[in-house]
Amino acid sequence: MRLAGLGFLWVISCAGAPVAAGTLQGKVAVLEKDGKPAQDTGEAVVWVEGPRVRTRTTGATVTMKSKAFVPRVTVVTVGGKVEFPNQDSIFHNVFSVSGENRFDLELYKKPKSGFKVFDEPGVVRIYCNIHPQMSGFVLVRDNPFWARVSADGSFTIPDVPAGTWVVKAWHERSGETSQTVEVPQAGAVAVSFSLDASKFKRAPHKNKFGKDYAVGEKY
Ligand SMILES: [Cu+2]
Repeated sequence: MRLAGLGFLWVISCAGAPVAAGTLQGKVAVLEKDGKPAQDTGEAVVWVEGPRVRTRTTGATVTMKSKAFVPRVTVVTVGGKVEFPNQDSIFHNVFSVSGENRFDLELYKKPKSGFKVFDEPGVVRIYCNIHPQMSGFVLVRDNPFWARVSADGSFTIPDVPAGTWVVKAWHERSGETSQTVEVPQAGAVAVSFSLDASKFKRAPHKNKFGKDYAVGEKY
């Protein structure tokens, strides 16, 4: 009886031990028409799809400043709250029509702020309904295994549970590409991505009503 009891305790302590995990590291090349690296390679994001782990919710702040969303690309986890303070003395309106993450914060100006809690994983395009040139992205992830890419294209995602996972790299002018990667029980695995931004054409987008922006609208 006594031995059986000890065995039970041993199983419990093992279940609480850290999961075998490896480091995912590598490079992302974002390439323009001439094959040159993009100036904004640092706006690329890499993430791992599949691992289910409990994660602390992370939020963020995206400031509206000089008619721009700063930063342009933001990553949060599911349930993350993003604050959108307006630091301009003119009205802005943050909205998105990206599927389940659609929202509309109406009009406000400095010093007011609004927020949105993002509950669905995905890439959310954000716009201002007054200024068509204002655009940005909120990437919503359902696990903590993601990384912003450095300006030189390198990235590191530590503590990824061992296993075979789909890893994606994304940049706004290339969209996403994916690879299947086997993450080891310990140590690192290298992955490289090449994202083709050469075919990107900036096209006008619609306002929150699905209509064209009025020409010469001033605020
Ligand atoms: Cu605006």
